[in-house]
Amino acid sequence: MKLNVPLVRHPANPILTPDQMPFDCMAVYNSGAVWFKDRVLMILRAEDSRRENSFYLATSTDGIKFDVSPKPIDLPRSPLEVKYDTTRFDVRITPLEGSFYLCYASWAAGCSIAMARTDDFEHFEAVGSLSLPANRNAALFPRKINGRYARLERPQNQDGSGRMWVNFSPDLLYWGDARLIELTRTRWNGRKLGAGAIPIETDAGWLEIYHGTTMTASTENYYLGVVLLDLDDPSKVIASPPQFILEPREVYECIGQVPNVVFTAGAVEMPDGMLNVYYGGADTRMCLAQTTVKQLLSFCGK
Ligand code: BMA
Repeated sequence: MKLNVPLVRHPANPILTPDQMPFDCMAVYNSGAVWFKDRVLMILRAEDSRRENSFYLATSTDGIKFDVSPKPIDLPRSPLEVKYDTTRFDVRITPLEGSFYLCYASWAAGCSIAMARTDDFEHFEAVGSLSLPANRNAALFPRKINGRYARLERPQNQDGSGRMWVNFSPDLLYWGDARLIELTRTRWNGRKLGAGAIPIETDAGWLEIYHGTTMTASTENYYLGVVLLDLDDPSKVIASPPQFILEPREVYECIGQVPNVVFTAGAVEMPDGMLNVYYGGADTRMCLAQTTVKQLLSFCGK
């Protein structure tokens, strides 16, 4: 019997591979995605033959075939990031108050969350300071909630596990009032649970496509799940289905530099109503799976 899950892999997968990149590239994955100027815009996470991470822009009118810029984009670096020649990765892009905000992991003195702002994806300015380590997988909500900005985060425990929290800020600089989001924990998300795409606002609540991991005998496997959070207080879970919505199964998800990983940093609602979920396969290439907001809501019992 076929799995009863709402995400369908696109037949063109993988949609972006290292050998298609117009630069030295061993892996292209976990890219942020947003709708910008009648196109899907992605900020690619690419690794070169030194295994150094850079960000590159890619755009597409159909959401499947992308034009990739050959030049990396330059995000601002704080003095600490310059000092540690920090590596940055897993960017997520939030449209907010007429601008775009990027949240990404920045490995300086431990893994921190950094933020930047842009209006045009050509000029970027830093927003706030690095978070305390160890923290990563930040997804900024696309509007204020009860007068405060809100951000999903995944602080990391010493044993490598981690759970999803929501943190609040009056000004995007000072963060606090952190609250744990108590998702249903099952056999596929019991070790790590963290933000994936930017939360999608619906009448029934915030839909969040997230990642969950579990240890198997050989690898730590990464899955995608979906959760519905309260519109006024996103620490409150309205529905947390115990089933995953995507699992590492295809060769392009199971074989690569980190096997058995599906990991999203961006989903885009297309003009035809399709929800394009972009995800990395095995930390090596970019893939696409599709669903609709309606289907995800119905998976959440709404
Ligand atoms: C996580 C992140 C992701 C990566 C995943 C699997 O901790 O670093 O970028 O896809 O591990 O390696």
